[in-house]
Amino acid sequence: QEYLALRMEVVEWSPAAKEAIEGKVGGRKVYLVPATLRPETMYGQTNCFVGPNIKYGVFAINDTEAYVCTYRAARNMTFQGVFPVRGEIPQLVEIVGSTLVGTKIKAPLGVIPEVYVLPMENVKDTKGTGVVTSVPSDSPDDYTTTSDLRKKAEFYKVDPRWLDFEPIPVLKTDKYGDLSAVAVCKELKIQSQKDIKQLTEAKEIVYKEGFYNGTMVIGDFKGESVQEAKPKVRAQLIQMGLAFPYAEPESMVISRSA
Ligand code: ZZB
Repeated sequence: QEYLALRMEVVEWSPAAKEAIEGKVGGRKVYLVPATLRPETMYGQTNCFVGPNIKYGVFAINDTEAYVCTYRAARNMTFQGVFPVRGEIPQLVEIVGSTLVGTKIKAPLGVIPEVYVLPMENVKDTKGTGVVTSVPSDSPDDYTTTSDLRKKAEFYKVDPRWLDFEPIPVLKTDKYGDLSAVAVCKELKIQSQKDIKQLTEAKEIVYKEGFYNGTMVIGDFKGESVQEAKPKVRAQLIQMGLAFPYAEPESMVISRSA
């Protein structure tokens, strides 16, 4: 599985994260690095998700920069030339997801240039980097979870100000308009992030419809088909130093889900 890992630079740590990393990262710039298969949707990022109970590491990529992801992802990265010494995993500090919530980070290409880290129950620590960038316009999981958080901000321990956004149109299809995740979640009557089965179905529908019948409504490739724009946005993000390729061995995916 060939993902793109996005470099979302920390602008301001949450108080808890600040305390946890104090004196541990040696003045490095730190980035959250969500893995995505949808680079063309990055314009519509509204926030980033971590699993509140997932353990993350901060890993040094050199003397000036470090990445936040799961240890499992760092182990994959070390065989993909991300760290200075192949096979070594330079962990600076471990940090639990809930601690990262409320941290403000940059969203590469985003209409909203700086977004917050929020909690999502459905983040898997066995996939990607364990960090997910959120695009409510085109991801049913993201649309549903941000709606849940807004309804029960106190329960989820989030500040409503971190959720002060609307889904941002990125691409349009004849069938679902320019906010396909919103349309499909309504059609399937999805109530919350606990509706796992319907969410899986919604994701499938939105993904296919967008990929085969979508046209970009924003960005440098506005008016082009999603199929054409996808590799171009991906290449642009890499070229601008805002992202890097991250691959997951297929055998690992199979053994994990078996
Ligand atoms: C931005 C984005 C925008 C995504 C979208 C999807 C969509 P797949 O096909 O199941 O592999 N993701 C990545 N890592 C995790 C994780 N550890 N736990 C939960 N979700 C994760 O799905 C890959 C997508 O799942 C990734 O692409 C990421 O969200 C999320 F408009 O990044 B995506 C219809 C989907 N739309």
